[in-house]
Amino acid sequence: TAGKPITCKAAVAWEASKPLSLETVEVAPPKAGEVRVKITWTGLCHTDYYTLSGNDPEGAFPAILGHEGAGIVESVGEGVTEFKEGQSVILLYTAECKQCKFCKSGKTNLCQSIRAYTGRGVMPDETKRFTCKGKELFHFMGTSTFSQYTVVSQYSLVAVDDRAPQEKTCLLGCGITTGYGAATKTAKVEEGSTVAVFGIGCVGLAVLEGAVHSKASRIIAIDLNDEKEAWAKKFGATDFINPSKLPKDKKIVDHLVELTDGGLDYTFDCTGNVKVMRDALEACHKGWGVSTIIGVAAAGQEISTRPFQLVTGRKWQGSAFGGVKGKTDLPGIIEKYMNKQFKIDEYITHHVKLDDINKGFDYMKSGDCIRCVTDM
Ligand code: NAD
Ligand code: AHE
Ligand code: ZN
Repeated sequence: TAGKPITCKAAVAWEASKPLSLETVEVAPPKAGEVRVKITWTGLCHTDYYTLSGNDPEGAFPAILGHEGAGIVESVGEGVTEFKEGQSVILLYTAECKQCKFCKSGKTNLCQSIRAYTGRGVMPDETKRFTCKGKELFHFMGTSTFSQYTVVSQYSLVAVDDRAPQEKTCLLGCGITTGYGAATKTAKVEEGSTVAVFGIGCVGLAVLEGAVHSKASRIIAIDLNDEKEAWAKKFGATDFINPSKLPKDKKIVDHLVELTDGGLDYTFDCTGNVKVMRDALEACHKGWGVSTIIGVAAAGQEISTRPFQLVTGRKWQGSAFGGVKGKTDLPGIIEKYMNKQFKIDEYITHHVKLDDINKGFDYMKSGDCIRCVTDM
């Protein structure tokens, strides 16, 4: 098949806020510096739903969404030496080229070599590789994993141990890595510190896991859904609070500050709600508390707080893909998983076949789904 278009099945987002449509698509061969991948498994992340809902300023339609995928290299384009046919790979929505100013800075994982293109849903030569019913489809986050075959830049994937099960490791393409990295790499939670995590989905649970690995002494999980208490405790939270169950005159921030003798050392927003982001910042300890925003808020939403909160020593920061560099760091995380020192299986609550991918989004909204993995 190398060098020729491949015809396969994909879930196409024709327009915002409509269910995905199962279609036969044509996937062009990879051009120079590109790799064509047979996607075997993909997770569904809240961010796919967010873009599909039409709230993402970068959302371009029609498109093939999906960014939490694993697969096998089918063929490589001219000049690609890092990959060869048959390799097991994880796709990287946060690319790593190792050459750009950002990659070389040692200060960030936000490679910018192809970011402008992935944000516009095109390949680095400004063209697209997907066609359906005579129309070209946009790519998404440089990955487009909701297709049985996809084409990505060589910077947007990492080769991993082929003994690692792809139906599990696909989740390292986003949610788990993001939460774990936010705690361990972005915030660098220290032994003995106090942590609060707002929003106990896949990302929030992975923050809990990161806090446990960092030996935090108290880990408070916060969610509006009581069902998340058992999940949070299973992942190492010492406390669970449902803010809607507090007495009317008790605000979550005041409650947390009282519980922790002045506030938390580290807090994390994993909800995408800008009011929660404010609470997370204001629940930080005066003088040193650090709040990390992970959640993605819709276009037009803005965060606010009194500058005095920052003047008095609280810090506000954000984290994308947990500060993790895909090529450099993911093989090590897979090794930990293979050595049973890192959870992945525990996050998987649902499975669907590609044909039923819309059911996966229903599960996501149902409240009892942590991750739904799609068999491609
Ligand atoms: P999810 O929907 O599975 O989990 C969100 C959780 O937040 C749910 O349990 C929900 O009950 C809870 N919640 C909602 N509103 C709340 C509130 N007001 N107070 C307390 N809890 C509340 O989502 P997920 O897949 O875990 O993703 C979480 C967020 O992180 C999303 O916004 C997603 O887009 C974003 N995300 C960001 C990155 C990144 O790199 N920055 C990566 C992955 C996901
Ligand atoms: N297009 C969105 C961007 C939203 C966003 O912040 N995305 C996260 C990843 S979410 C994965 O589930 C991210 O990595 N951001 C850094 C980047 O370079 O996009 C919007 O709202 O504009
Ligand atoms: Zn995601």
